[in-house]
Amino acid sequence: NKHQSPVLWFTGLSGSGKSTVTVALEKALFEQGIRTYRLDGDNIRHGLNNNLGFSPEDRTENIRRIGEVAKLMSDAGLITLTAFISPYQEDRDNVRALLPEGDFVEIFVKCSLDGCEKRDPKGLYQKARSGEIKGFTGIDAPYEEPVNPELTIDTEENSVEEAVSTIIQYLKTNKYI
Ligand code: GGZ
Repeated sequence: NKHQSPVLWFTGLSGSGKSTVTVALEKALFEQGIRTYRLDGDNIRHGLNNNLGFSPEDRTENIRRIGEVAKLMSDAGLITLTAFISPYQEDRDNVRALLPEGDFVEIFVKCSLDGCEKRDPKGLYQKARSGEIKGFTGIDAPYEEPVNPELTIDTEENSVEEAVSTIIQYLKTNKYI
């Protein structure tokens, strides 16, 4: 293999499908005997980063720490999947710069705001619209779409299975697996 274990960095709006796609991808990789670790809100925002909120500064610090943890995981030989909104291009670029060349794979999980809002699995968009939640990404906080992602997965146009096979194909073509 040409590369070390990469960090597969999924970015996108709340409800875009980051968790769904990363869970399914992790399962598919496991079935091929490939060892992975998935970082998401449940194991990071509830633990290591439980002192951080959703101000711009806290989001930046959230992503910085996740980048450092992902680097450790990847050093340990695991393909690392991260599923965070990570709304700022600069923060994502900083994580890229932390890792050896080629080991950061930025994957844009693309879904229109309208589409995410229609899904609204946790009712958070509704709360953001009513003003109950302030500074919600896409409503009254920014989301900067990736400028030059390695991959874009459109979850309004493709099934989860299609998304997974697109990513696995990418990993094979580029000799990550
Ligand atoms: C965005 C928020 C907010 C605000 C709580 N803005 O759909 P979810 O619930 O499970 O995913 C969202 C998650 C975002 O956390 P991240 O660590 O991924 O964000 S960032 O990368 O910007 O640091 C949502 C919930 O937390 N949530 N308040 N104001 N999402």
